[in-house]
Amino acid sequence: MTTGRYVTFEGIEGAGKSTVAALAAERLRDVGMSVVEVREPGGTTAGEQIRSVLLDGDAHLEGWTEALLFAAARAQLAAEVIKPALMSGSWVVGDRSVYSSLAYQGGGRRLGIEAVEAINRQGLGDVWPDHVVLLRIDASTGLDRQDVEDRIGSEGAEFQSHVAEAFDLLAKLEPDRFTTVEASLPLDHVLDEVMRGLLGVSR
Ligand code: T5A
Repeated sequence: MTTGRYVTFEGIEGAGKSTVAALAAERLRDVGMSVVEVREPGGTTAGEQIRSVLLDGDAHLEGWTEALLFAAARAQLAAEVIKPALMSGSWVVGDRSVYSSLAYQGGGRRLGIEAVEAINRQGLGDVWPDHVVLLRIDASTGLDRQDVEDRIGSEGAEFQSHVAEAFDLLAKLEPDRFTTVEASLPLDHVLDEVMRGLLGVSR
């Protein structure tokens, strides 16, 4: 049985996930929580190696190869880092999670949300995000904000729009799990909204 909470930050490229996740982790620590931060793909030795194949390599990857590699990195992260942290009572703050695969590979690559969920479930066991913060931004603003463009981040605005549609669908299907925040607003405002969603208070 897990005692911590697993929160993940999701959205298209440049929505501000890394920035907001780090600030939210800081605020959670300020109110006395023990917090473990993770990023996907990556966060373990094997996972970081898989990350380079997925994002930095120039080899062509088929859609299912990509989906399976994300799932493999995630299974390792869940077993090695997330599950032990939750079992010890910590909050886990994730910069992306399985919901990125549902949106990018399920929606963006057109593999299907249910099929992508199925290949992830086995490796995750009972590790699944309790709360998903979806940072919404239009594709062109997000792409303008992007600091580093990787193999998937360079797919362009149309691909990003398919991913964004899939995120919106997921949020609609699971309204109790999702908090949706307008990410084009000033950072302080975004963070306050996020904390309201996570803790029910704005600090
Ligand atoms: N992927 C990932 C999949 O296809 N499937 C999967 O299962 C998973 C896990 C990951 C790539 O892999 C794909 C998705 C991605 O293409 P990554 O390096 O983790 O690659 O890339 P991203 O997560 O996309 O990171 P980005 O840096 O592009 O976007 P972020 O994290 O959303 O944005 P962030 O925080 O770096 O902010 C970007 C800039 O905007 C500013 C920040 O200061 C920064 O300069 N900013 C704001 N400016 C004004 N107002 C605000 N409210 C702002 N918030 C942030």
